[in-house]
Amino acid sequence: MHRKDFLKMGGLGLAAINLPKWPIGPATKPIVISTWDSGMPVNAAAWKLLSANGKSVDAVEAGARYIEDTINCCVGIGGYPDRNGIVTLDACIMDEHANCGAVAGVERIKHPISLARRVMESTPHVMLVGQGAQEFALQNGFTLESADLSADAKDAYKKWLEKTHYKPVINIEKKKDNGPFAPHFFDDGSVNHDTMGLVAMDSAGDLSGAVTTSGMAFKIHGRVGDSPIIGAGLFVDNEIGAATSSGLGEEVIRICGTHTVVEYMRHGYSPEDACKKACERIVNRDREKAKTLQVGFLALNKNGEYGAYAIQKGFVISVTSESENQIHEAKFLL
Ligand code: SD4
Repeated sequence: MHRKDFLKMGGLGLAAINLPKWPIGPATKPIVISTWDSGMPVNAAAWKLLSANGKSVDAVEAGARYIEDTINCCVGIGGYPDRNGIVTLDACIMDEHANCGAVAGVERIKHPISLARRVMESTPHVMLVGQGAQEFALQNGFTLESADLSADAKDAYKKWLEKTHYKPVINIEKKKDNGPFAPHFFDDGSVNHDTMGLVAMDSAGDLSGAVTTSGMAFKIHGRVGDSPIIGAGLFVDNEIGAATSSGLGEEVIRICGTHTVVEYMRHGYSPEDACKKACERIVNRDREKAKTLQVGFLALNKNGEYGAYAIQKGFVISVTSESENQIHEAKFLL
């Protein structure tokens, strides 16, 4: 079903009038789209390359590196630790040839996205994890960063230790009164955005994507979410489109989320409807459980059309192309 037909459906027509207008073409390239409002400077880093006819794979890596460099942000070595107080990072990258690379549970490496790219380009493998990923990094010229937590992470961890509850509920945006797209907080004050996913199409029309994350805050040591898993947190099919996700990774993995989104696009769904269908797959299995969690998808198709959808209100995406540079709020199911 295409977006227009979807909007015509009974009951949804009225709601649609108040929703932000999503560009449904004309095709635009180059373009970069990333998760969350924190994606705006990430897009700017990617845009430098895209606007100079750079390749999408270089652009998405540059975008991910930008946020990994932002200490005290919730992504990268400045991110929140696991329950043992250790920051473990996950990342993946995928290009237009279906080349892909990933690292998971890697410690003290500043740019896991570049490590993932190194796995992609100089090994016959797709994913390296933990100690092995770190060893591979050191053998390839990466250096070990301090194991100390960033100031924000230290505070949050201290607060968490007071209760040490393990509640894998993330990304239900509880906004403080400091602006419409201000960082989102749990009731206990912790920030719950720890992931950056971005997809891009370059001026040659080639698609790539990248994801980098410190994963769910205060997770069990060794836990890996959707973000570094090709087909879950990121999927690119250069004939069809690309998608990435944010939210509770376990739910995304269960439906091979971004692969599912791309497959819906293959079958004719618009990017927004494809993301919606994937969200429905999660909600329809267990509606009560879905009320307690957030998952959001964004997608870009081969025509340069994009869209997003989430389970709950609050998921936003950042979009940068020749014709726009702005944040859009995704529609949501519940
Ligand atoms: C995870 N999907 O580790 C990530 C978390 C996330 O914004 O997206 N946070 O499950």
